[in-house]
Amino acid sequence: MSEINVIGLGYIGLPTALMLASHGVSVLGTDCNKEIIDKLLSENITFEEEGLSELFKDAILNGIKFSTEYIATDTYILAVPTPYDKFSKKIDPDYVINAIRSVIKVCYKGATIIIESTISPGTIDKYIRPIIEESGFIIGEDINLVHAPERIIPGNMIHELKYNSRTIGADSKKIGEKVKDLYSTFCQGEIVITDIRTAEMTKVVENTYRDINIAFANELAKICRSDNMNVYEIIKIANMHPRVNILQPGPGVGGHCISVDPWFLVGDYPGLANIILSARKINDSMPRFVLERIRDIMKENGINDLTRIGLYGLTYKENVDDVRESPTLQLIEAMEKHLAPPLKSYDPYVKRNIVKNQYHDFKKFLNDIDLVVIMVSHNEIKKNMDNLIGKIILDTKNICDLDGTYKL
Ligand code: SAJ
Repeated sequence: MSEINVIGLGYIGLPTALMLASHGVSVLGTDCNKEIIDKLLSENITFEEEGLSELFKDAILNGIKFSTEYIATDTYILAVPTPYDKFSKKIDPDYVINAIRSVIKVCYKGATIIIESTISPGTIDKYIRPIIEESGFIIGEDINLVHAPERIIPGNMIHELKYNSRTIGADSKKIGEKVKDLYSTFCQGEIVITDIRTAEMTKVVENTYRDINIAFANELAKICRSDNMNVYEIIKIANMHPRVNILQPGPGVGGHCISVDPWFLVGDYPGLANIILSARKINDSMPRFVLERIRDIMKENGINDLTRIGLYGLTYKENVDDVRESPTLQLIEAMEKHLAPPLKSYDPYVKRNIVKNQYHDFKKFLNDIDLVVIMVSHNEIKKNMDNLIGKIILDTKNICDLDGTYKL
């Protein structure tokens, strides 16, 4: 098989490149960030993920290469970020567009470009095809364009890369089959071939579905709090019904996927995407709801000093080191807007300094606070629950059984 150039070595691109390489595919990993490439060239992984180090070792043994320059290969996989514009709520396709432009500069006729980044439905038609055509290439003859959105969940990426089913959107069955062969080198899940627009929409729909379901759980938490009912007990019992499966309430929805992708639909279909918009608003309101809970608990316990509160967990979810759009950061930001002193925080997964008043010594963190707010259900936090005995605890993730623990 020919060489594959994986462009964008972040949370999706890196595991994908390593997985391909460790399954015997010749892989070149490209990233414009020199720091990332230098780290990988010195044989260090760039983020924490179960099984990633082992995969990296296999990929190195199999000769994976890294570069900051775009180099010509037969097939390109683009896994660059796709943020959304905070005002228009529409996709910001600049990273994808720039990556496509850079590929076009170096690629030969016959190349296949696979876009793995999540994009809103219609992005390929609207932005990508015109760029390729303007450069003189004929799509389908000179260049094959494919959308193969990733589906892996941080925290279980390596397992899901292998076993999840995948979608391949292509202009023709032939090219879809060719790309299916490539992913079949490591993917044991079913690989469905469809058209590009369907693949674009399906991916966004999957994440929107989850966002709406989390919003339902969060709304229930608010309703139950307002009338003194136990939301967890209610969800547990309701879920015993064979056709009910409610998700878990929490301090908010973070990460770069679920908190972003539904906005693509809101931005592109205003007036039609109504449940989707409400769900986004409910999930975005949760860090403020946690703040209200903190305020009530402080009042109940006669705590006046905000500096005696500590947020336990900074990442957007459990067992990852990714803090993008994390509810804890949203909460800290909301406090800053009220000109309050930054709350103390600690996360066993976050070694670098990302916020003011962040601790790296857990004992010191505990010594300096009276009220601890559990924000993330890291295994490490669950294991060390007894350390919290004697503190006032607000548990937003329902993982603490200690007597007197406050819940959402
Ligand atoms: N969360 C809750 N309650 C729940 C489940 C999640 O509050 O019951 C919160 C989490 O704490 C987190 C946020 O939602 O803050 C998102 O976490 P997640 O675990 O639901 O999802 P992500 O963002 O890590 O990954 C999602 C996945 N999509 C779906 O499950 C439909 C993953 O498969 C995608 O590949 C990924 O988005 C992506 O890259 O698009």
